[in-house]
Amino acid sequence: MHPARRAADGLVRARLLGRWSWPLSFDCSINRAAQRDALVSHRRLCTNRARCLNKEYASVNEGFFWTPEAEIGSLLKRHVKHQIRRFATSTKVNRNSRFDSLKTNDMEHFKSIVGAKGVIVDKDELVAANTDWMHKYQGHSQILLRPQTTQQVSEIITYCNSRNLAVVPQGGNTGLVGGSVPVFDEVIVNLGAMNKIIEFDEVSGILVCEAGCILENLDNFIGGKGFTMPLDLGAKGSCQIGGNVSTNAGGLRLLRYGSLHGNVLGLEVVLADGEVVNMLGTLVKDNTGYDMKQLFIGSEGTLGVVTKVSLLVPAKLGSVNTAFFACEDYTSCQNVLKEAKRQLGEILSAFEFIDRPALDMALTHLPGTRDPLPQSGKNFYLLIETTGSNETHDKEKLDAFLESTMEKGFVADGVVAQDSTQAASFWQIREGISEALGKAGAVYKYDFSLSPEHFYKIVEDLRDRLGSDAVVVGYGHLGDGNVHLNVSAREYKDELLEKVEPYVFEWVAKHKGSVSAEHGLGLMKPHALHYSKSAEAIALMERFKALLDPKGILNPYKVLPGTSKTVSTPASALNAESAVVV
Ligand code: FAD
Ligand code: 2HG
Ligand code: ZN
Repeated sequence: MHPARRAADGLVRARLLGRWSWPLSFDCSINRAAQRDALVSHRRLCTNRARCLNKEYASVNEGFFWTPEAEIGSLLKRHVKHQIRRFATSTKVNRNSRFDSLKTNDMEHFKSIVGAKGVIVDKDELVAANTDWMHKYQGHSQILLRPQTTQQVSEIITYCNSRNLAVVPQGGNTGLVGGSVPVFDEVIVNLGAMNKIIEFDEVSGILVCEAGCILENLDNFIGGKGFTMPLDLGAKGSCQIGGNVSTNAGGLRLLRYGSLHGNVLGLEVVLADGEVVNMLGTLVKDNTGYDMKQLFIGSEGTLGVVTKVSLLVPAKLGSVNTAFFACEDYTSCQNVLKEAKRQLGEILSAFEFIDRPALDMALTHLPGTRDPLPQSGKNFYLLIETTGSNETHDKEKLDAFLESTMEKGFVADGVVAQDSTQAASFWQIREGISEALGKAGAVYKYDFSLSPEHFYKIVEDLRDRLGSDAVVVGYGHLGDGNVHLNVSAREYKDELLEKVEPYVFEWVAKHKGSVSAEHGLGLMKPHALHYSKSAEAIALMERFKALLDPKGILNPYKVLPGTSKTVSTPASALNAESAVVV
């Protein structure tokens, strides 16, 4: 090895040795079970906050969720910010005049289906259910229904279809594209009361449950039996499995366990005319005819209401390691990924990317966070996790991986979590970036699939284009080629948005990427669908929609471009018949 490289290596090694007093030939497996538990409870903290923000009005007025007083002030500020946002718009959606409005008789009928307790008309609860997690989209629904059975969902939808009342299926309301909230006065059908686990087979690892089960609760339940959910995301304490399926959520472990298109074995779905379709298979292999459930996975509530889910879940393994690396440049990050795939292979469970501005956002806005590598001052960071069943084997692999990536100069600085608290602190940074950006001000979110070569190029290009107008941050699931490009600014402004869109969508299309890797299209991106799908494919989607929902009552104005158009409209020109999308 070149002496200079060896000297540099020595430095990196010293850092790795010194950071947590954990020698390179460390025992990678120290207290892995505790580490996993702490990770889970850390995420619960994060997502309790997410839930808290979702219900901010309820929490302020009812004490439904505990909210520290200091936080109430900032929550109210967020509300004010939301009001401001409505003056900076780019897309106008007109209310579909075919839909009828809610009448007193309708309320009475809904009560006869779900009982008085299942019909929510309380103003504060409605504000929370009408407002999305980012406080960017707000509907005006006058009613929220909480069915407890599939039969009740079916009766609600049958009735809405006959009355031409539009419906928004809602889970944990953590979606990031405005899909989970009404645009106008749609009836909100929240699945949260359908939260029963129906069966779990401890030999096959097949779980059957109702759609309203919270992801983290499912993970805790099967965790006690030696299994884990195949998906994990920052919103796990609030999001529901029905919402996850309907968005085809990706998350932090897709690299390891694959997408829900593979893990979902069956679904029960209520169609727009109220018919209940039982596709709730529990077989890993089943090639009998068309696999109809796939159509509903990722359809964002526009084709049917998911009421039950059957899933194949993997075993929970005890040996977990978490490392945080700094790299000199983006090319080095790609090289580390190449090596990780080759050397860590089947134990690699997360490969997450954070650029310097994203790290700074987290460190500035998330109380209790600290830079895991304060001396490094680099612009690129990686959070890498391995999960395996054999501590000695995993340790050997990780040692070899660390040595070779340092020797080759791909890793400039790094630290391996010594215990559960350190691992949790790394994850807190990665999972908290969305929240930090929300605290920083206005944020335009993009969620692209791009080749590793182009993954970061778009961030750099947009940064050059915007100059000092905004802070452009890049982070995401590098292992899956999914970059979260976020543009943070003091306030929402048409001029800024015009510099960002359609530039970024055209950029992605030119480089054969997708304008939505995992968050979906919702209300934010129907107009951008054509950048990623051919005209024929969109026409086929429209035919499926017309076949399954001829009156278009299920989640109107979302996903398909038919009902929205891009225009510049001042909020003052809007009324109950039109809404704006930022
Ligand atoms: P909601 O937000 O309530 O709804 C989402 C969409 O699904 C809507 O269109 C709604 O109409 C529809 N829907 C919900 N339930 C049903 C149902 N039962 N039947 C039919 N349609 C339904 N997403 C990722 O993919 N990866 C991530 O890593 C990730 N991290 C996140 C981190 C944070 C902090 C937050 C706030 C969000 C994150 N998300 C992520 C986005 C979001 O959490 C996911 O999209 C999640 O799957 C939404 O689930 P939900 O229950 O909250 O659904
Ligand atoms: C994540 O990976 C989520 O953290 C959210 O998908 C990304 O807020 C975002 O842009
Ligand atoms: Zn993500």
